[in-house]
Amino acid sequence: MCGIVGAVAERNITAILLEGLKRLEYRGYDSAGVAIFTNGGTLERTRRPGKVSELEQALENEPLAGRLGIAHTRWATHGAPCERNAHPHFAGDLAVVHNGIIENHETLRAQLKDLGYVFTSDTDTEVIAHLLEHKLKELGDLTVALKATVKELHGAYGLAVISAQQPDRLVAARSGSPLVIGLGMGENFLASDQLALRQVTDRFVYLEEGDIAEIRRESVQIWDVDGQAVERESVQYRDGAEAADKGEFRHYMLKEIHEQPAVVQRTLEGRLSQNQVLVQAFGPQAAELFAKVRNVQIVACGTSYHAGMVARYWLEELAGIPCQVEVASEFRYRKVVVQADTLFVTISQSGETADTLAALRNAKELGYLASLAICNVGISSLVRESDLTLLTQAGREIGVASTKAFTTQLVGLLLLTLSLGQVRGTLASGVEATLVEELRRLPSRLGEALAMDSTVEKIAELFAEKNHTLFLGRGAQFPVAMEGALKLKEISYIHAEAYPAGELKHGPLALVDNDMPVVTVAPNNELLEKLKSNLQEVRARGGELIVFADEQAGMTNGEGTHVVQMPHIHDILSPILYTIPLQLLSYYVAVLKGTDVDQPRNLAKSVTVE
Ligand code: HGA
Repeated sequence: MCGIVGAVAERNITAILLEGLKRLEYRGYDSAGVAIFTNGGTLERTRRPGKVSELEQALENEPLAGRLGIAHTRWATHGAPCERNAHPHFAGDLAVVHNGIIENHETLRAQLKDLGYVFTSDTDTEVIAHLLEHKLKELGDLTVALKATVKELHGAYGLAVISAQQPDRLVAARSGSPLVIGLGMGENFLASDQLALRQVTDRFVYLEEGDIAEIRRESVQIWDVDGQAVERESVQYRDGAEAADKGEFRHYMLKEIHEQPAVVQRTLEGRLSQNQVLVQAFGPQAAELFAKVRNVQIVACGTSYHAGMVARYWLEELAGIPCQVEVASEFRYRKVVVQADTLFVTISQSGETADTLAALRNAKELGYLASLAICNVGISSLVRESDLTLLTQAGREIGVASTKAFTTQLVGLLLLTLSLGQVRGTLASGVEATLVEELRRLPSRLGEALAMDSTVEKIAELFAEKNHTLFLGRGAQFPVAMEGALKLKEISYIHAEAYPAGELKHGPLALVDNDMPVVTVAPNNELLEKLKSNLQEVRARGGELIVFADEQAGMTNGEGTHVVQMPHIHDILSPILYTIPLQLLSYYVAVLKGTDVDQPRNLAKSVTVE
């Protein structure tokens, strides 16, 4: 999603802004721009649709140099991704960049037009620029004008503004879209994610909801939502900036797929005793709260939603706890009936997913027992606003299509299942010790699955010319099939749908012919025989089968049937293992199709808009 970078310094800041934008590229965007208060005393901007490299090229051809500036990568929500709609937006002598959505933009636009303001873009953001221009004329001071402006905005925003009239400062406002100030010596910075600023500082101040900030070279002042001046604590990062290079891998996605044994290992570290899960891993009050839990409600989006769906099978089967799972964008707008003693669980890689965050905020009003976030980013809104947290240790995920974040979420959810079962005494005897043992072996099992890389690469050739695919799974493998289909859609742009295998004959079987490959995950469990019958139904209609099957399942290659033998694994852990070949499959299909694997079209990494 959109990225913001800003700087006020005594040196030329153009390169700092560009480097910051590059560091945010992994979030996905469709245009980029920069506005600089130049050394010549004018406010200038350069914007380009497409990649930051195109903006960089434009700035090489016509350089802009100055000591105050803002920059942006835009993922369009209002108006096409073209130069005219790219940020920064100008109004009078102001430049504005914005992350988020202004919901009352139509009303404001009409009012501002009546006042004579002329619009040059289709974005909701431009209303902020003109409203601020209007307030500035009235009030004279940029910071005061920004405070008055945000009072009239409905929706979500992270804002950074500069003005040629008052070029001593950068002003910012946060509501529903994260912003962080980077502190330097005689210079200060702003960004939507601290990663953008790690090149220039390791000291940061996170803005809170409703905050307004005035950032000058030598000082930073912050006011809270009530307009009170506040001190926000600064945090310092000592660890070296997280590596953002692909190493030996061709794409970040492949690197991240191969990191899974290591990050799963890290996610387990410190969370297991000899034969139990350490419930305190979820926070000091976890044991006390878990003892009261009688239901679980999981809310998430996209890949994280699939992780939640797997968890439902685990929570009900192992811990005997009723569980509901819902996508956040539906949950947040629905009248929900809350059952007593329900734990509200959110899952998000970034912890800034707008819909999930909004669902959590709604849930707080609805009387849930407590909230728990399973999240990959410690300093995120979701973590800050939840009662309990389990941080997955996937490290920075750059590929837009999530891989290692998903498998570490699954590990976190299995730890949750075992913790709830343990505290409530609902686990069958011996189950926890067995699964703890299996979890310890999981990283090496994942390594075995990754060793099938070249086998899967060959299988991918079957898909290169296809336009449609079905993914089938039963039980907890159904969400795994959904995740496999999502990956294929996301990065290879092949239409893929997932079905519970038993549903095939209730409709989708009509689609099956020799142009429709059918991918299936087949662990060796009590559903195997039923699954085999479903596969016969496909073969009988000429459908080509690709089956990832347990080596003990007794399935072999045959005409139109390609079987990839998977290492045997405990059935409960099979969703984690079987995810790996499906990730590899979509990766290699995308490589064959020549798509932009790490930054697929139209998609963004951390979905900070609704
Ligand atoms: N609504 C603005 C900004 C979009 C955004 O924040 N995307 O992540 C626009 O469409 O330009």
